[in-house]
Amino acid sequence: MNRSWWKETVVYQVYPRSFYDSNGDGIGDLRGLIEKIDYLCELGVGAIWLNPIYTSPNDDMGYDISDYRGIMNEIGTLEDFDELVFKLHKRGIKLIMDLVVNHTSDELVWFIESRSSKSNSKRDFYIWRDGKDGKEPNNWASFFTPSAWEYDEPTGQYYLHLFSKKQPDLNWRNENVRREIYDMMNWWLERGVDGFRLDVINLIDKADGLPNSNKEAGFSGYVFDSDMFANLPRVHMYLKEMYANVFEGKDIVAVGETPFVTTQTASKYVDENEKELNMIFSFEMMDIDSGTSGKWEIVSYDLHKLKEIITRWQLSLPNGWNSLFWSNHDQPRAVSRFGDDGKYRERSAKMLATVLHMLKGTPYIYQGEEIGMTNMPLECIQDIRDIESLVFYKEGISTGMTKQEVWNAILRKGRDNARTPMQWNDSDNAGFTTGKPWLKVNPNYKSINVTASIKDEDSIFHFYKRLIKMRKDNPIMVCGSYTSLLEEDKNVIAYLRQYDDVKWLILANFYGAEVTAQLPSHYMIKDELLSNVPEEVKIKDDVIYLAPYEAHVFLVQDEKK
Ligand code: TEU
Ligand code: CA
Repeated sequence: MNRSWWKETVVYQVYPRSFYDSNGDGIGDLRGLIEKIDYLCELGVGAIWLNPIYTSPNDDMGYDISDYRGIMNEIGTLEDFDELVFKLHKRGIKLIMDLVVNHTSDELVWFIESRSSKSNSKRDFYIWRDGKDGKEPNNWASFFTPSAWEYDEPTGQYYLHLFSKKQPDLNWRNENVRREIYDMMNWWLERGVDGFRLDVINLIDKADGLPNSNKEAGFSGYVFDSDMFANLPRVHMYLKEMYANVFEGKDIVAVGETPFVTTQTASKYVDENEKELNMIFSFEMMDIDSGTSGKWEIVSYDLHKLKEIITRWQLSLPNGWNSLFWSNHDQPRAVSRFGDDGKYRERSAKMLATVLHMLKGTPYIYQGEEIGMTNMPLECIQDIRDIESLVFYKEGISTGMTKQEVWNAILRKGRDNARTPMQWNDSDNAGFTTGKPWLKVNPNYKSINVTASIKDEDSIFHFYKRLIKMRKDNPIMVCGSYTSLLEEDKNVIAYLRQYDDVKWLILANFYGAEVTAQLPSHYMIKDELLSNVPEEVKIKDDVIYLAPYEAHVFLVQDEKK
């Protein structure tokens, strides 16, 4: 295994809008982030992934970029940015920029020109087609709207948008588009950034001829068919070209966000010999509680399935590398979704952290996860800021769901759950802002906040700190092999990491009831390296008793036969 900083490190995801507001306008900003570098150092992370900070009308919270070389007014200036890079680097923290190149904002000058006339030199930068029989060019649905096409008056054609209509898709088949993007990426690299998280990078090519999908239409009458726009062969060609033009020979990281990848389609993206990406975010685990109609259809799942997904991904990228995460800015809060955000909030958050950080790959911490922040008890639609939830609120009823079902789904899966302001202390607005926060603060900030978590030595924060420190001190966490254990057990996650002769056994009760598990009998426990409960571990005749959400990391040895 080749060692690289991005394999050794733990990445902390900063959603800048909600991290820390330095000037009281209710919106987190770069100066606020600069003020909190000490906090990141205290936690011990080696890199941050910064959600988009480019100029944007914020139709999709920065994922609609209207100037690739500018900073959003309310977030800061280029001078702030340079200072941030300088100060992060001084403290040994790398910066991974989020970059959106599948689409732009409709307010980016390229699109303004493109829509102005059919003969404009930027016309072909986007995907324009004539309508068919007074309707859209094809039956594709978008992520956020019924149809993926928007009719544009000035030239009488439709443009393609896989997300909102203010996010037109770039035409990657146009060489000039690609050249502009590589130039822009190099411009940021020259400013000192250490890598990119490339938004929906596996969607940049679309099916030849943009044919109708013949899969079943949704309630809207349009078809959401990822085969039409995800993982098409040309994506690999473009990524190799990007690598050669941007990444080759530089010690930076390329992380792809790749919805709809499977363990089969993923390995090519991250195979070191292919020279495309270094790691990807895959979403099989995030989709585990989603039904066939998508994320809003919430279904139950069993631990078996979750373990099967984990193990398959752990073993499927022989020349690649995994990104490990329980949450991000698009997902519910980890402890609310996979743990227990009530009685066992602390213990279950630590259990989840243990299970994730001990796996092979690079762990990502989403801001607030390290203090066990929870989903938001939203009260009404006026509290919602996220376009996806707003659209679903309107459209959801027409899918046959009741109003209550729609609301419940938003409470559980809405993206604003993760985007509420960071809870720094128990003062007004959790100390996030002195003004009115752009999105409401979770009312539980009085008890769940950074100050309290730092003060309590037994807190989730200190547990994360310990995990991060362990990773620095123990190459087994980075390089060790992975073997799944107790695959049939329905309550316990168990696996082994091994590096040279060192073996670590990870055991975690995933549920809120006491369980027993049969220890793999040929391993002898030599030492306990980490645990989320104060009590000694209970073992009798190779049976281990685990309290709700109890988790352990043991040093083990092969038993002498
Ligand atoms: O998300 C891409 C993506 O696949 C989303 O549809 C994701 O599945 C969804 O948000 C889950 O509800 C990226 C960004 O992370 C997201 O914030 C953007 O809205 C999206 O791309 C468009 O740029
Ligand atoms: Ca601000």
